[in-house]
Amino acid sequence: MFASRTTLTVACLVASVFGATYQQTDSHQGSGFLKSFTHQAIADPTHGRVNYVDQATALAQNLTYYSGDHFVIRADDKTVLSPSGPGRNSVRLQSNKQYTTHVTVTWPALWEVGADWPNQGEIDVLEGVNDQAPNQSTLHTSSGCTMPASRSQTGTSTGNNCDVAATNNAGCGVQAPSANSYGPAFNNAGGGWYAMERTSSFIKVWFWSRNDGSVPSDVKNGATSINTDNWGTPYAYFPSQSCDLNAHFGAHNIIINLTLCGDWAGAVFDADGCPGDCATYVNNNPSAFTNAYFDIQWLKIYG
Ligand SMILES: *[C@@H]1O[C@H](CO)[C@@H](O)[C@H](O)[C@H]1NC(C)=O
Ligand SMILES: *[C@@H]1O[C@H](CO)[C@@H](O)[C@H](O)[C@H]1NC(C)=O
Ligand SMILES: CC(=O)N[C@H]1CO[C@H](CO)[C@@H](O)[C@@H]1O
Repeated sequence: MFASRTTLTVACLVASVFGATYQQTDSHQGSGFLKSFTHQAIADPTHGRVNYVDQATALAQNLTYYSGDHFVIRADDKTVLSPSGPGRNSVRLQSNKQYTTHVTVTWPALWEVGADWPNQGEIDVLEGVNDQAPNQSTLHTSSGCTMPASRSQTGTSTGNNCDVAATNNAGCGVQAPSANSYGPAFNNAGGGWYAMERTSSFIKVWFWSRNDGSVPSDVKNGATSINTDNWGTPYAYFPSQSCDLNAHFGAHNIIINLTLCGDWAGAVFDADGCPGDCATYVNNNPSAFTNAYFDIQWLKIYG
């Protein structure tokens, strides 16, 4: 099902090319997101049963809400939809700034993409649909980017060719090893931190559950200075060995969105035990989305 309460602390970090120590360059919290991100009232690129609304509409309908260290985005949970009308009102945010080499600590559905897809690449820090695995981090690129079969990571690779054309858009994914990294288990554990470090020679992704004793203090505290060398083995490791990361990844915007059905979630809807067809379910069951929201405590960028 879609219900996925995601209440967690979030950090997003951007890094320099030199070494593993980074300084905080941006810190977003509460109302600050309204200035640093744009609400994109665009058609969903993955054909979900959603209608992305602009900022004024999102605020008026309480789909975007902020208070202190809460920044919440959600889908409409009140309206029964006409099958012939637009999809369920929802929110898609794009960062106004772009980032190249950097580190990100994040939550489900934060991803990064360049203007010229797939030539500037796409990094999905976390993907997951209908509360089910695959809970994974994935690179999507143009041709000529592959990953070594054996590499230093705690997660499980789902494929080593990152080329979207060769993999029917699947890219090269790595599944998180922990059971509480997505969906109800993630929420029941109080969320957690996802960290992504992008340099010229590798992309790494880490996950720590909220109460994980090993969460680094600089991540937990949103420190002004962080050192990724102390973060241990990542669950996903994408080295530049057979993928020129500088050539395959351009400047990326950070995107946070909540879509329903569409190319991936819709296709696996039945298999995940959801009733009927996805669009009809979305049309008729607004209350199913009451707990489908992101509550972001903060987002920090380091460079
Ligand atoms: C708006 O949404 C927030 C966060 O979900 C909630 O706490 C608040 O009660 C809502 N306000 C109204 C007027 O519904
Ligand atoms: C966000 O949008 C992208 C496509 O624009 C889609 O692939 C992804 O599933 C969406 N994420 C969520 C959580 O809705
Ligand atoms: C919540 C969830 O789906 N967790 C899964 C993430 O992926 C790993 C590896 O496939 C599974 O073992 C978890 O159950």
